[in-house]
Amino acid sequence: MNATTKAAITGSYFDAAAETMPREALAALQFERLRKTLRNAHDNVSLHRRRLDQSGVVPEEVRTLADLRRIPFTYKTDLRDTYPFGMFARSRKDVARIHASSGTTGKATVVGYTKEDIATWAELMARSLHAAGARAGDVIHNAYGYGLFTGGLGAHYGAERLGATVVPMSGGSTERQIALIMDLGATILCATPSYALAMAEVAEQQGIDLRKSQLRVGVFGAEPWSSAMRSEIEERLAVKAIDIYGLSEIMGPGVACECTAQAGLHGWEDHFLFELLDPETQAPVSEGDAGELVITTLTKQALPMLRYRTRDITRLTTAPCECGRTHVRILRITGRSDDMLIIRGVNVYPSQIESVLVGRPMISPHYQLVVERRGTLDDVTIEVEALSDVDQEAFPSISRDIARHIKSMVGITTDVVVKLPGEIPRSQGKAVRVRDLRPKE
Ligand code: DLL
Repeated sequence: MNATTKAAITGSYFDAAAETMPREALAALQFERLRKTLRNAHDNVSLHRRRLDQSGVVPEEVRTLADLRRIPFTYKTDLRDTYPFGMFARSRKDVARIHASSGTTGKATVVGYTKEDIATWAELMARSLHAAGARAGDVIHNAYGYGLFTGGLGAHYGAERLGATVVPMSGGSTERQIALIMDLGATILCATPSYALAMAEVAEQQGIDLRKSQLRVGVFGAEPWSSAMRSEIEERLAVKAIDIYGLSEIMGPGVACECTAQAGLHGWEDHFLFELLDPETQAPVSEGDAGELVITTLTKQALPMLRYRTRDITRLTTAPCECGRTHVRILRITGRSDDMLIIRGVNVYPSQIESVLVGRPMISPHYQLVVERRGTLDDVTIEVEALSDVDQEAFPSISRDIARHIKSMVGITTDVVVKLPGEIPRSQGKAVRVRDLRPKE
């Protein structure tokens, strides 16, 4: 049954055959699709052909996990080095859409999709939204940025495919967003978690209670967020906050998404092959241990990716989920290996500090970490913001209290600066959590 018929008959986007496939059958499907992907990459992308040939990998002979491990990795730098179209496996006339990363450092990375790739993406995004609890007939307010960022159009196409009514809002104009959420009866909110919180705050300042809106579910992703942040958002918006993951190099949003059990993000294994490796040794890590997520696309035409090193640090589990889906679960992304700070010998991700800050009394959930170099060591100052009803005289004791908690829960000594309400910049997309003042190498 094709996707359109399925939606028409059931009004739903739960693809039981694919999503509850026994793991052995899933593995067989993955290897069949992997061989096709390798053939596509080998025949159409010179970089992949060179590397596969050098490693002696013959696409048709890849049958086992041991064969998979002989396939060379692909890195973000490969996309930069072949900018703009060097890794495309289709000629430009067959590329229906381009997206790109912002490229704050160096060149942007450009990714491309055939018409069929866009249809697959819409299908997986619809599947993700369904898993999150959205249904045909929902009003989906989409505050992910539209444009070269994959968030806006990715969620948009998925929401349309699901059969929802989409409000294509993009980021910014926060007061208008809030008015439209209330007036149009939005039931699902798509946004970064930091922007969802910024919206809640503006609504409160305007005397609007978003808890009384019709919003039921939030589909939040594109940046790391802690479970403390999840509780805060669920409380302030009265929604079930669902985590969604993706990256432009692999597709965009919808590579993985939580179901309503909120117990890890189901990685859609009929379209992607997930590995978790030790970033240093590249050896596979045992289930439940932390490692770097490495993804191979299985159905992408225009931009097949082989063992892409995401730099995202997480854990995986293949234990059955209460929802019945059999696909692997990604247990919250702690952060990117590039964002890891080494503070006096202790490895720290910003999200670990967030876990301690969010929900503490007398401060808002907005924060920034300022990283500096003192001698040969890195040092972090945590900037937090007092709530508006807190007296400035209390700031020193708030600061001491937070520093004590950070020391005991994260293990690092930090300075904590308490700022006045509104002094920490608010996000409209991906939040800037770290101000890095270290000299550039
Ligand atoms: O952020 C795609 C996306 C849009 C995902 C909307 C979810 C919702 P990029 O801009 O290429 O694509 O950034 C990808 O963002 O490698 C992670 O480091 C981070 N990231 C994405 N989702 C999550 C998440 C989009 N749920 C990079 N938790 C990825 C933690 C996330 N980090």
